[in-house]
Amino acid sequence: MKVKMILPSLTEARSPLFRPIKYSLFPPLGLATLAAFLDPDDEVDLQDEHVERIDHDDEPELVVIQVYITNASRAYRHADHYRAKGAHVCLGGLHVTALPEEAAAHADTIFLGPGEDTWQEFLRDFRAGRPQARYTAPAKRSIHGLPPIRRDLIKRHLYLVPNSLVVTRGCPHRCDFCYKEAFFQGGNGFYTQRVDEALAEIERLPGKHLYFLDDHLFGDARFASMLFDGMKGMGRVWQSAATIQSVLKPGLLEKAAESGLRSLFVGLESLSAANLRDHSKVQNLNRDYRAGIRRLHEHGVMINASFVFGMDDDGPDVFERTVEWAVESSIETSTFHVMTPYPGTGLYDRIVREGRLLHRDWDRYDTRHAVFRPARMSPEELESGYWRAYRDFYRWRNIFQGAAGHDNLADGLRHFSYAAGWKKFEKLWHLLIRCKQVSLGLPLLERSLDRFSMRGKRDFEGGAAGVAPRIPASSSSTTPTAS
Ligand code: B12
Repeated sequence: MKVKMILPSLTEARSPLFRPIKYSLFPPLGLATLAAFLDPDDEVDLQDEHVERIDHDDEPELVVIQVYITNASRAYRHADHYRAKGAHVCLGGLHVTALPEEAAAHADTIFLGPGEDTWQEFLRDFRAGRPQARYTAPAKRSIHGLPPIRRDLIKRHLYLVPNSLVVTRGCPHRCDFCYKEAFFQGGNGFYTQRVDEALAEIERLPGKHLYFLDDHLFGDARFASMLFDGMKGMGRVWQSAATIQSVLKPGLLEKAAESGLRSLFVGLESLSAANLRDHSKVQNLNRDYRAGIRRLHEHGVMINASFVFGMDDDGPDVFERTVEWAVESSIETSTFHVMTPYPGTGLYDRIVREGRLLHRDWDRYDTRHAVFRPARMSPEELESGYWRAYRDFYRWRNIFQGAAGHDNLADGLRHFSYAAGWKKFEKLWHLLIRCKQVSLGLPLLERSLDRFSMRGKRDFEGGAAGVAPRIPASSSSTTPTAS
């Protein structure tokens, strides 16, 4: 059987003028995971439009397309093209799960939820000549005993981070803006691989650097602890995401750092307790953010802190306040987002109910556009504040100031080179992408992450980083990602 798998891209990622490096970071892991269920004699072509032009002249029997919100319109164009040619077109992924009726108009078969089980069922039906129009993931799901991901289909040289992996699915928490509730609806919303299988997957990956794309790698403490024990001595350097709550808890962070953790994405989201409460981000409430950041730095781990602007407690001063706080906290990199109500989430339902949704042009649901009316500023103020926050945080002056705030030179230098490397050389990244040489950047990335051996003994006194937002209490932890 001839199978074509496509990860379509949004327009920006195809621009000949400027392609942000973020689209050349990670290979299409979801599709490579599904490809593993095909027969060895199936002919598979996996194309990722973020890094290559899609060849439309071929004649596959089966076409598999992954749809996320901002690539949806493009995904439907590919789907329509191949349906017109007589191929059987399958659409799946987050956006299809959130809006099945919209996707069904462009597909022969749609898939709701994680694909590991439904895809196998579909393949059996398809080969038997009776494919159904819709498959929904069962309530009880597992990622134990999966066949190895078809990494041979990934064009490694086109990615800065070819060694991405996910060893868990979902997240134990329930923030109202997150895709998780819609995607994992009706079943378990957080589950893990078996530790030995995760370690075997790591062993199969060449080189040194790994990026775990899990929403919350520390989410199951027992699993994470065994994983980090198993990774100790493998000589890896790695990055991932976890909550501030899990960072503050003694034990796991120490093991993670020993096994090679060098940078962690943490969804701080907001400095306002009212905002966190509004969005059920209870795991961040009453957490001393600055103590968490200090703990990361003490263990040689950089932080990529994620902030969301436009929540109801945010006034026009939120941008400056947040940037100032982040710089003073010596946060190495920050990711800012305009709050975006994704269909299928509790946030979306609320914004629609309140009559605040401005449009449903999914192309602009990219966390850079205001697609709803904020409570305490105009949509225009929200968008311009967002861009200003990026500009201000990554000003040379602020990169210097943040780097100077570390209590040893090695960490300061690492901060400086890592932050400047990402944000001050974007044109150089673009050139490498154009020349299909982006993988040349990997040794640089590894070096800037792994300055650990240079770090002297710390004389950390515990109180250096100033006042943390003490956020009034509730319970547990979050869903940040690495986008
Ligand atoms: C890598 C990644 C990216 C890459 C995408 C390219 C790539 N190579 O995948 C990049 C960096 C480009 C990216 C960008 C964005 N991303 Co992103 N990203 C991710 C991330 C971290 C990992 C994806 C992944 O590999 N998952 C692991 C694999 C195994 O799962 P999967 O891809 O979902 O595939 C499974 C299923 O979806 C399903 N499936 C998928 N397709 C199909 C097709 C068929 C036929 C079938 C049967 C099944 C199926 O089966 C697969 C196996 O279970 C996720 C978070 C996460 N943990 O998933 C966010 C995530 C997907 N991103 C998200 C967002 C919001 C974005 C952005 C829109 C915004 C932003 N600021 O980051 C941008 C888009 C660009 C833009 N400016 O608009 C949201 C999506 C929300 C939504 N409702 O769509 C997520 C969930 C993060 C979050 N928690 O909010 N992202």
